[in-house]
Amino acid sequence: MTATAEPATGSQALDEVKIGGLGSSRPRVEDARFIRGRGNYVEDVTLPGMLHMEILRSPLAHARIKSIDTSAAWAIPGVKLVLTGEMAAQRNLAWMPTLSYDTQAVLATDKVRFQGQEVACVVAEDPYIAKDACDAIVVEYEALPPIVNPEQAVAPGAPLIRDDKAGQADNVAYQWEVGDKDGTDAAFAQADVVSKLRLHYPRSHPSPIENCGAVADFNNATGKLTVYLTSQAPHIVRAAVALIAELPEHLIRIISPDVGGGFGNKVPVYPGYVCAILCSILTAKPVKWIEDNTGNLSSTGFGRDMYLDSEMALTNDGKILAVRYHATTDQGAFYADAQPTKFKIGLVHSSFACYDVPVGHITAQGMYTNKAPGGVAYRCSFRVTEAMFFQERMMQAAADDLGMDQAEFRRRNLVRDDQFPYRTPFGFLTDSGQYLKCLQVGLDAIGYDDFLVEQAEARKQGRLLGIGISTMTEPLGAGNSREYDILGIKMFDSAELRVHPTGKAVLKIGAQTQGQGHETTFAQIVTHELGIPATDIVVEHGDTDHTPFGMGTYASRSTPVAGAATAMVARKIRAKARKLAAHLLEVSEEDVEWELGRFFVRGAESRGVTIQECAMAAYSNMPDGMEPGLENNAYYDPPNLTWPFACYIATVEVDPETGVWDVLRFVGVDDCGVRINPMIVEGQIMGGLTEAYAISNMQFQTYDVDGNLVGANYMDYLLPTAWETPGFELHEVVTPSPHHPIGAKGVGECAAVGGPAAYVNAVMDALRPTGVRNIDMPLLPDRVWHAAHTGQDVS
Ligand code: MCN
Ligand code: CUM
Repeated sequence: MTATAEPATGSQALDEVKIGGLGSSRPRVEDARFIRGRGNYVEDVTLPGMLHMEILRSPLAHARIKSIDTSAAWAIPGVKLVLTGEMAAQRNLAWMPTLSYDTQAVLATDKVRFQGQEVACVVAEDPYIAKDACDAIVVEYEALPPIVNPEQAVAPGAPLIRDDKAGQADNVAYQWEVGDKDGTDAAFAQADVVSKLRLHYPRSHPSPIENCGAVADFNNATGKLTVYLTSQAPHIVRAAVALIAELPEHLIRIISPDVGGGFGNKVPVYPGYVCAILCSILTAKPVKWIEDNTGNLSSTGFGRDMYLDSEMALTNDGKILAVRYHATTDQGAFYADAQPTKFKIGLVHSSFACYDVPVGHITAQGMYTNKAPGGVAYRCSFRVTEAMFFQERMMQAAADDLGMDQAEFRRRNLVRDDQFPYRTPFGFLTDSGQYLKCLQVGLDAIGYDDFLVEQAEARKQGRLLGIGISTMTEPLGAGNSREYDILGIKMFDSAELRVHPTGKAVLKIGAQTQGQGHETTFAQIVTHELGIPATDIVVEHGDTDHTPFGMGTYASRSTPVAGAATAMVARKIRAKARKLAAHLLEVSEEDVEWELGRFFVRGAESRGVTIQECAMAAYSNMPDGMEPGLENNAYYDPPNLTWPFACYIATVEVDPETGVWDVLRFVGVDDCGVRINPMIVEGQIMGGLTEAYAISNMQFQTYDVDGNLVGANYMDYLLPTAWETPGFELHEVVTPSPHHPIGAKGVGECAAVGGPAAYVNAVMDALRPTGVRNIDMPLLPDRVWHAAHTGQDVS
């Protein structure tokens, strides 16, 4: 099967955009139910006899549990079950495996290891009784010294956090390295200039509107477990539940109904899910658990929390000779990143993929601390977010150290169009892009040269104007199964397509939408391949009993992988329809030509049959020997990741009196290959740029010296509103992916990945006259003010 789309050839071909194919900004079909309040979220699921679960969380960051007294909770009328770690342990469920081959406590038995950790849970007739009963549980703790950052974790005499793990003698969760150390050292020895930078990418939280939740329904008559779950990857959860709970897979059904935002938060398997399942098994009743905001902010998968020590070797004329860096991650109490097994720090080594860097070396170390686990979330592309932020901050620092214009420095180092396929310093193979063009579109749009003049004038008047550039290519769409797996399951994806007799169709996919609009865009792929109007196609997902096995939606992999599977299954359908067309037209298959929506006889264009007529024939008039029906499936294992590119440019003005900075303009140029739905793509980009703005400007999730989470509510952890969010001017460049069936590349995370560096670089550029090299995010007014007034970096 070829990987390129067949162009429409005949003169009666349908207008693809009009029928909702590629390039159509058709309105999102899911919005009809969301806007009318007809969505169906886990919270909306109500089953007969359903009970409610609440979780008791630890108030302390690090403490030994001396005793738990649940008697007062049991005594409250309406309480059906009080579950402790000890009881879970009797069923071998006090601990569970994480997606990074560590273990995580479901309910604490020995110690609590972060504030907010799950200690016990109560099941009651209503959620208020359950909550009151949680308060009635008496836990006696013996406080232990908390560790709240990686430095403390390695300090001599640091308490051992994971004393539960045999052979674990320190607080190191993992160590990893990649690249060529000797070659890199040799390149540094040749350098004219060595540029250095130390940075922290703070802990950030995905903050979906809907928190996590589950309705677990174990039917003790049939033995079937049905779980309604806020999950981005229901099939992985089914596999995990089968392994953790030792239940047979065909008796597990995971349903992710409408999911109110994921942003990576809903990839892991959380203790609350496991508790709800166990409680349903123990009570033989459906059990609902809906997490509250504080529970979500304090315990579920965070993003980032990574430190970087970097060096770049340069020639005087601005050529990068080598990069090396050490990354330290703060993993929290359990190493629970959801990421490909082989890569201990995700795809951090995709940094510098867009630059022609001959050699590099990365070392990484993850540390256990008394903080919540997580590590991979919030539009992170498996930690590509940190990689690109560090890369682009280093690029700006290096340009400054060289006294070279930032745009020119990038131009001298960006991979040129004739260098593809290009092997990056850390082993990835990038396959396509027009990086220089993309940068130029951005510079022209913002009026780069004019801004530099304006900036120089403003400086004379004591005004601080700055311009920040961020250019990056990122790997989206894990995986290819040679290199990417989660818990050993290879990262492919799937689609099933059934065309009904009248030519209407249902597409079932293993991916799971959380707001990205798959029900809209995946139909468009089928429309492109078959000419069936998008309004005649329904897309189903999120129910493991009724969709083919897929690895779920994260790392912007849906379009690259499940989208490719969708194109491929549609092509299988078209191949069968062609046979049906030949039969109907009474010619041999070789004489049948395709144009969008219709087959016709070569040389006699007016003699043709529509795809709908072929569909009817599949059920009513098939040739002798042909199996009836028009349906098929496809499993797609991509040959490579897709490599979108972006150039983001921000201009800002910093108020030296207050440290407040305003975004003057923001230009985004994205190349995500062929755009299926331009409106949805722009929505994804604007969402990502908004998140990037929030991270760089206002979001702060940190811990005090005792390990108390500062920012466990939405008064402290700020979500940007339309009021403070800057306007975005978006542009595009289109370099189709050479291997994706429709030439599309992922885009869901690009702007959140590449955006932060544009804002921070702009503020740092504004402060350049003061000599400040770095302020760690978020660039809160007090930090900026302090830097501007002292000329010193703020970390
Ligand atoms: N698309 C397109 N043309 C392209 C590429 C994508 O029309 N060339 C469309 C897709 O068909 C899809 C959307 O854009 O409707 C995003 O596609 P893709 O880049 O494949 O990313 P995923 O669908 O796999 O979404 C995952 C990505 C991730 S990892 C996070 S985190 C994130 C993000 O999407 N979470 C989101 N965007 C989000 N948007 C919303 N509203 N809610 C979330 O939770
Ligand atoms: Cu890392 S956040 Mo998204 O990949 O679900």
